[in-house]
Amino acid sequence: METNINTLEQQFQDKIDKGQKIEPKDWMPEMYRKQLTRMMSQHAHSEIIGMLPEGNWITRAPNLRRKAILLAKVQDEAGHGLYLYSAAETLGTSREELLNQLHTGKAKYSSIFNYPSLTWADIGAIGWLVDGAAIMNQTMLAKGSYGPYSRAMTRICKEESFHNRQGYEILHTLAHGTNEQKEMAQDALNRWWWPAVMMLGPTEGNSPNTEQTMKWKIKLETNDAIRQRFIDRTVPQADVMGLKIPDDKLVYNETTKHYAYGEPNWNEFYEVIKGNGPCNKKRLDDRNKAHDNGAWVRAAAEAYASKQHIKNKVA
Ligand code: FAQ
Repeated sequence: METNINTLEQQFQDKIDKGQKIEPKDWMPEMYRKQLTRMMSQHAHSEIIGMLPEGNWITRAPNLRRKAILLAKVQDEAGHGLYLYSAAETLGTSREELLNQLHTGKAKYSSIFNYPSLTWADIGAIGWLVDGAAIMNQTMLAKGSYGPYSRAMTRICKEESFHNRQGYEILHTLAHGTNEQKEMAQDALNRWWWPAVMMLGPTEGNSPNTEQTMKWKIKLETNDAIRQRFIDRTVPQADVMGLKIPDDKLVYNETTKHYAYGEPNWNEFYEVIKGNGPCNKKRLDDRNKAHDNGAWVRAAAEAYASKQHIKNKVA
């Protein structure tokens, strides 16, 4: 007997409502597949584009210890990109196609990586604020309904926690250093704060994907709820470092137990995601160059894999 589409959709929704995971071979509505491919591929692209502003400082890290830590962090981001492309491929679009969408400028990646990393303190600010915001979002995504994505998130969040600490530690050290170092830390916070607040996505009412993705438990909370948690957690950390968050409207409300905060510059956010941020062009050029320069590695890996395949067949 043919099962009709409404019944399938109802069974699918029931499964999600019971908190069960959806796996690649399970039936799913085409729109669920599309939404997840969109989010997971944007996320994968963000991880590998996110290597660029930090990679910029590997050769200029202030000492060997800092350099080794930064190298490890940037390699982690590459690894995150790889898990996420693999997880996205389980939904039926090849990695080659997803990368092509990135390289031709068709796909989005996080707005945050279109800002420049001007000083060493920016490496601290990226770890503390960008990884800090990413963790808030990703611990929620780790509880999401799609098995491969939620499992990738669990692992990624562990590594992001280390990234967040290393960023905090860089800024903490600078904030307790010479006057010039303190100024550098404050300047990095001034430049990265608002982009980090906005990277969690537009506010309710301007977030067209939230309703559907929350119904399907791809997202479990709104962008605003995560933004609030990020701000509540981060402001006291700035206080400990003696740094000032560049928001005059930031006030702790004893009744709600949350910080009230000012209005981000959403025009700037939309300009950045349209491609008009300070570094959009450079990021895409650098990524395309890196991909082209890596062609021989992909060719060698393919040749090796096919040789192994023939060997295994003969044996
Ligand atoms: N940048 O309806 P919503 C990291 C787009 S990983 C660019 O609210 P949604 C680790 C959105 O795509 C950071 N575009 O969308 C790291 C949509 O356009 P579309 C990345 C943005 O999906 C640290 C439109 O606006 N994390 O940092 C942005 O429900 C350090 C309407 O928005 C992820 O990707 C933005 N910031 O919520 C790496 C996590 N925000 O696609 C290296 C997975 C929104 O309809 C160094 N993604 N847009 O054309 C998500 O959780 C969600 O996609 C949100 C947006 C929360 C980003």
